Amino acid sequence: MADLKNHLDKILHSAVEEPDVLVGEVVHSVNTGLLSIACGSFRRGKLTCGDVDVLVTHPDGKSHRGIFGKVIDGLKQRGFLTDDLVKQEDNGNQKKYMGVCCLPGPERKHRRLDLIVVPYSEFACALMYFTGSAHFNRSMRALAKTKGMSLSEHSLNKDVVRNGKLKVSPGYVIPTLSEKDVFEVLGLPYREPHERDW
Ligand code: DCT
Ligand code: MG
Repeated sequence: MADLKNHLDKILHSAVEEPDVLVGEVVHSVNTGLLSIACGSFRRGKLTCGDVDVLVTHPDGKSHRGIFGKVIDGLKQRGFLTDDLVKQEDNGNQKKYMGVCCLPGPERKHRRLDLIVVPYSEFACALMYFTGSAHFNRSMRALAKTKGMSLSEHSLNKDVVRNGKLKVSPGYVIPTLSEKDVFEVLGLPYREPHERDW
């Protein structure tokens, strides 16, 4: 997928706002309490973005369930989605859609859209993962390892038992309500999204 993206021209930061707003409208038409957040390079404030990455969750911890198909259907009814690439409905507690979108109107380009729906208990780690950068995520995971922890898009765990590269025990999930919590537990000063490009 990265290859496909690299062959397309980049989207101006401001041009991600329109699809972001449209996704937000559809998400809120399903449930007004859902949060819809544009992540990836857009959230890091990059001037150009390779695609549109949107994270969806619900602060009540349960109303994210059963909305995945409704959001995709709503986006299709608006004519926004032009092609499905991958639909992972069984990726643990997170559901991921990868597709191609196009805003209505003349001379509009087709763009890659990734959308993930996550339970609120995984929100902080999912937001951090989906914001990236990929290099920043690798660095954070490597740091977690040096502290006997593990970091993924699902959770930050402690007391992880490893035998060389093999994870023998997943340890215990450390509850994290915000990205700041993740930084704090890892003993790092907080970095704003635009400072996460290393
Ligand atoms: N990600 C990651 N490791 C990867 C690919 C992605 O950790 N190998 C995370 C970090 C960014 C987020 O997923 C979204 O991925 P992309 O859209 O590929 O990255 P981006 O930073 O938004 O860059 P682009 O502008 O090319 O979309
Ligand atoms: Mg992206």
